[in-house]
Amino acid sequence: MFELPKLNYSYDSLEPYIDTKTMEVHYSKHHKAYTDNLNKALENYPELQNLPIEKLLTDLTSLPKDIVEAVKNNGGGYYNHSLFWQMLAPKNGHSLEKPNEYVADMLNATFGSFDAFKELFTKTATSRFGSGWAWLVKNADDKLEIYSTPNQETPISQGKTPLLTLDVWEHAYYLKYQNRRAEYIENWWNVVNWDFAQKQLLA
Ligand code: MN3
Repeated sequence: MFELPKLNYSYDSLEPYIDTKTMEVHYSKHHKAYTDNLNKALENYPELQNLPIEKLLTDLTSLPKDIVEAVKNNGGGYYNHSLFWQMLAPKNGHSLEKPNEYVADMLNATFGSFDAFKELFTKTATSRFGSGWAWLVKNADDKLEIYSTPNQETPISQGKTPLLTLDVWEHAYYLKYQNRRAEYIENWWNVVNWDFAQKQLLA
């Protein structure tokens, strides 16, 4: 059975960029619901209940047909949020304003500069139509790539390794920012955990 992973910081520690109430509802209600619904989907398949979530999501087509959609949606929601929390860090804690050297070198080599990377990522997140996620990933050819996925679709189902992600579902920002997604994205850059991106890149 899957369990809601522990948060490494308190709900209020990403203020004022991500507000306390949004963090509380996002984690304890939304992420919890994905976790519960994933477990429910696997109820009749005990042989799948102890597999790593990565295994379920990289191999969706091998799942029993009646639970593919539920695992894609709720397993994706479970996994994406588990990553998202780790990719955030309090600004006065260990969040870095700029990526570590190794990540920075790869970003420069791929996108030309950190600012060009930031601009493209921001544009990708802003223009995601409806609910979904923006991603910086390492693809199967070891190249960096920026793109977005709809709903709870996740790059690991497409053979890609996530380095950085941003939740642009309205539930991630609506309480504080209402329709101002661009402002939420701009503020989010202050609480990015670049250490985690580096760890993913080197893994
Ligand atoms: Mn969310």
